[in-house]
Amino acid sequence: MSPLQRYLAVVLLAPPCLGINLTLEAVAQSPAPVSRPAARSPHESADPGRFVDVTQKAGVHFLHWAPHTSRKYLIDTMGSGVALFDCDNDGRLDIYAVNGAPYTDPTPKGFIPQKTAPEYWNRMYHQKADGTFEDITEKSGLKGAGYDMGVSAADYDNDGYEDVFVTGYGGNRLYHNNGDCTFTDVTEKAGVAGGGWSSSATWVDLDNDGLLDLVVDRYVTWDWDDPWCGPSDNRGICHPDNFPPITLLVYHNNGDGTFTEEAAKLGLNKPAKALGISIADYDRDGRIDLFVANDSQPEFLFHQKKDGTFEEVGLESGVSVNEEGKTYAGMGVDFADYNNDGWPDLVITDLANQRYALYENAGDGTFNSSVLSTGFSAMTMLHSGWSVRFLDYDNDGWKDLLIAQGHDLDTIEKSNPNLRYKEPMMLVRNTCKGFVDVSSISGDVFHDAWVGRGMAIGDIDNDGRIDAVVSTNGGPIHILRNETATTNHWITLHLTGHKSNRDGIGAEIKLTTAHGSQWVTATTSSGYLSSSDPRVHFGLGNSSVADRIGIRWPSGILQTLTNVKGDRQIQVDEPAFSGTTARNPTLPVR
Ligand SMILES: [Ca+2]
Ligand SMILES: [Ca+2]
Ligand SMILES: [Ca+2]
Ligand SMILES: [Ca+2]
Repeated sequence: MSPLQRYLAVVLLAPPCLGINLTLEAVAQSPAPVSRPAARSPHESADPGRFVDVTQKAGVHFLHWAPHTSRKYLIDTMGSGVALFDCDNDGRLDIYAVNGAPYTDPTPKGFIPQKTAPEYWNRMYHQKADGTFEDITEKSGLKGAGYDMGVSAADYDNDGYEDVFVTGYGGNRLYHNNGDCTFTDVTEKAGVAGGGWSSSATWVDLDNDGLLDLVVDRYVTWDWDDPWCGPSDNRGICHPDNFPPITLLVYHNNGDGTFTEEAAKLGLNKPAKALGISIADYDRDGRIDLFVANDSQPEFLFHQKKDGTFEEVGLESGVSVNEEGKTYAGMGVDFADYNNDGWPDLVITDLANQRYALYENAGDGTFNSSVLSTGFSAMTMLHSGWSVRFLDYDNDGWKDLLIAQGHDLDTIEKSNPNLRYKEPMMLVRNTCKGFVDVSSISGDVFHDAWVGRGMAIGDIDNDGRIDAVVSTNGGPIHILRNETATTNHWITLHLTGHKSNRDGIGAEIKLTTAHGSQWVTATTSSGYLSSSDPRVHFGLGNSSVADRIGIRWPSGILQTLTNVKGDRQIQVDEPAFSGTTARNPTLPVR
């Protein structure tokens, strides 16, 4: 059978799925979910995905700077992230690509790389009305400073414009959006420069005071002193075991443009080798929780307690190590409900021969590995993954997976001839019974091998199908337009918080159609080093209307919209009080 025939056989023979409904009230107040089976129609779409690389056509010519030194510095291979956000509120997503900076071979201890020439600048690309992009880096003030790695965009001061936090080796930067895609470096006043080697970061309102706080992963304690790793004739990048761990940086937003570092106060100062971070209220107690993907040490699940401090519960929750009790090279992570039961699940990427981790949330504070039951084990065993996001690329109401891939060792093919340094992306379809790798039948981009690292997702052309931008180590960024052929319906929510943070980050949204319910946590966290479209997207399958959309805002306010017409973006403002809105108060965005 051809891959397409095999795929169709799996899809067409699969029995209809059942959905299980957790009520909005249960989402809001937590206790045991109310289970109520709802008929789920068979797959509305049996078509594979189709993603097209439109980078050149879009006029984007970015090249990431990363050296391949003879010293095989760890930083050589870690890449930089990418962000999708709308810097001028014109309704079109813009792209920010993070870049490295030069260093010598060898580099002396204590050296902090600087961007000494335009080829090292981070780049801001503004999307024009015709869908092409213009490079506005100089005007934007976002060219960056040092060897930059991660990016997280959000409106931290609730003025209606998305701001940008950039992480890197030797210090981080906060850029305040002046409202027109120009930015002011406010790092010093804000007090968020940090230090050491920062990787992924995320904006999240930890204490629900309406102000986004900032959680910053740091990777390892490292200073250009890598030992010789690998055989004498094939020096390779060192395993992170060679470097000590380091704590996260956690900045509380004081509301006056300044921040206070509180990792220790909040119980978030457990030594980590952190590369990925994702947010969800996994136990539905109304307080947001954090998952930190660690490289080759136990993974961290930080549960927020009633007093606002955190306890690390990875081990007792069943997510700190794999099924064999071993650690793995956790890199990217996403925390979202893939089986539509109302409880956020987990995916974590790692290196080849480890297989990616996938966990189903059992609803009692614990997780069960689902790598075997879903087919995930065989599918991912030979791949090395970085950024990862659950996204419903075919709008059938089930969240699929898109993964940026490539090994960390540029020497891997010498030692392991069956593995590859450069790898194509992976697209995995959620059939509701399990996952199927549809990469090979979903377009040429899934045959092009890259050193994939960062990835952000979002609807770049506002056609209701989620697109992606992928960054590569030492290579270009790739804009992947989703052209999946489907008649499925969709809806996109543009949340605006008023009591809550303006982006609505941390809001839990439950959407119900005749076929069942789905849940999404609003977030810009994106896998590895990256920042995604803050808008909330749902596939509606063959339903043209969402019967009910329930939103639990971070403030605790509950909002219910009924009979919401799909195939459009709608603006949703946080109301002053909880309640059902009988008439849909929302307006089409455009
Ligand atoms: Ca824009
Ligand atoms: Ca806060
Ligand atoms: Ca919680
Ligand atoms: Ca899907």
